[in-house]
Amino acid sequence: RKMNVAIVGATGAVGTQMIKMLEDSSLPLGVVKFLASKRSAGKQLSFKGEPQTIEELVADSFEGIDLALFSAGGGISAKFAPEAVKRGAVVVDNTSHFRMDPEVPLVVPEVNPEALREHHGIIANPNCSTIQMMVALEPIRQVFGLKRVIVSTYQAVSGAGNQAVEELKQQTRDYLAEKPVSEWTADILPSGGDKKHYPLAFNALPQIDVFTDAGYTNEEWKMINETKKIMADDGIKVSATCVRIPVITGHSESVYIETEKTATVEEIKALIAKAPGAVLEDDPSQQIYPQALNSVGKKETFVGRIRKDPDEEKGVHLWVVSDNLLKGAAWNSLQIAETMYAMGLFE
Ligand code: A2P
Ligand code: 11C
Repeated sequence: RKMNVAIVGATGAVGTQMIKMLEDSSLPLGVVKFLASKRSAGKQLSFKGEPQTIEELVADSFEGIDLALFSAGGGISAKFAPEAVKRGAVVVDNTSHFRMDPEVPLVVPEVNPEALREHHGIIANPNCSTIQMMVALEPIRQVFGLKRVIVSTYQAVSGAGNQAVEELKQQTRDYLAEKPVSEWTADILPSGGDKKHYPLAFNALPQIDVFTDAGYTNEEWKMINETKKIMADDGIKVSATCVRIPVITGHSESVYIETEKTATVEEIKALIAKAPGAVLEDDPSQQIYPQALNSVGKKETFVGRIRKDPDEEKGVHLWVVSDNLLKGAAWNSLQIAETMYAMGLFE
């Protein structure tokens, strides 16, 4: 049967990519609805070459909808995801709102697709920086075990939404026009929800989202807690430092791991080379390694710079890059829906 699909936040940085992923999807589509705020209602976007009018999101938008993809902020998901479920839709939620709820599966299809069977209407899409790290580490964990992860991220600004992208572009224009930094506008970054704002252009900000416990930001806690939930192992030691850099799209990560069993670099490269969703890009002799710019528009996670720690026998370093709006958000969400369809979970 045909599936009726709603995209909530269709005008946003992620929503726009969700539309593209849906255009390419193997799902048998019926009605497709684009939902956003009152500000966008009545405007048009295109779907498969045809104009499609954006509707204002209300609870009744979900009547007759089978699949609702949410990416309009945690508050919107909190309020409207239950309304969608009440009306019979399956929700794939891209916000952090439901991720740690024990009733809600948190899924990277390459890692834990079976968790989808336990859903009660809502499935959470993990944080972008977590997802790409899972794609790279799961194949290694399956063979060599995983004791510890220490990750530092170099995250693109599109993860913070379209307004943040515009803010970075304007600061860049101001820099090139030799306008003093004190006259640049910074209203959003590092976090729209925090009190102080700093310029990102030609800068690096060690704050993504707000600070919470123990000196860590919420983004760092997401990487720590979501890793344990997705891998279903609270015993893995995880620590993270999340940094925003002036890249538009493509998150990069320096990941240090300690495995249970000793692995050689060649063994790890061979695992990555055949891992689903991963692409090995690793040849120092030819200066081949993953780059954010090359990841844009691709669904895969790129892995390179694989090398042993000089002092720790079970320590390995990797450089992991992916399009944060695709595998980090829109593609992983749609891949969850396609996986559920293939598993017969939409019957
Ligand atoms: P709109 O464009 O109408 O404001 P981004 O992540 O790029 O900042 O995008 C946020 C998305 O969430 C946009 O599609 C935005 O729609 C949508 N959104 C924001 N507030 C609401 C709301 N109150 N109701 C529905 N959608 C909303
Ligand atoms: C960023 N990772 O790059 C964030 C965006 O929890 O879904 C995604 C926030 C989230 O800013």
